[in-house]
Amino acid sequence: MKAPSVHETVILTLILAGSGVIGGLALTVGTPDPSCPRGEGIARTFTIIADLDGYNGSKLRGGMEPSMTASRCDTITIRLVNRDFQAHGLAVTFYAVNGIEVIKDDTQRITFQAVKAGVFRVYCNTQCSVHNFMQSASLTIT
Ligand SMILES: [Cu+2]
Repeated sequence: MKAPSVHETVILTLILAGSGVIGGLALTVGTPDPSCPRGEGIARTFTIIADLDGYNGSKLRGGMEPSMTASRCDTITIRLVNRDFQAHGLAVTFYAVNGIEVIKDDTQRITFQAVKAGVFRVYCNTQCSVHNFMQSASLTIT
């Protein structure tokens, strides 16, 4: 096997960095990350409306909603529409841990490619008055 070119090494590093495999200075090579060839997967958009009833009314259902599903390699966009007077947030474990904060009457989105299968928690990361009802939404990647 020939040594990777500089170009290939840069791409590998970017893929690993994007997947979270690189932590600090530790570079893990030889542990294949599930990759998605270009063109694999479809675009899926989910809309979550945040208001005093939680995420899409999650307060009325014990805070356990919404449940979103997609396939690995899909490009996922989650729109957070804020119809409340206070700010709300949205974060996704593994994929978007820093999340977004959306102010009154605004809409923002998070977009990422679902390279990893599993069940990921979707939650509000901004302190708000209905926070407890926005902690257990989910994104299932099959
Ligand atoms: Cu909150």
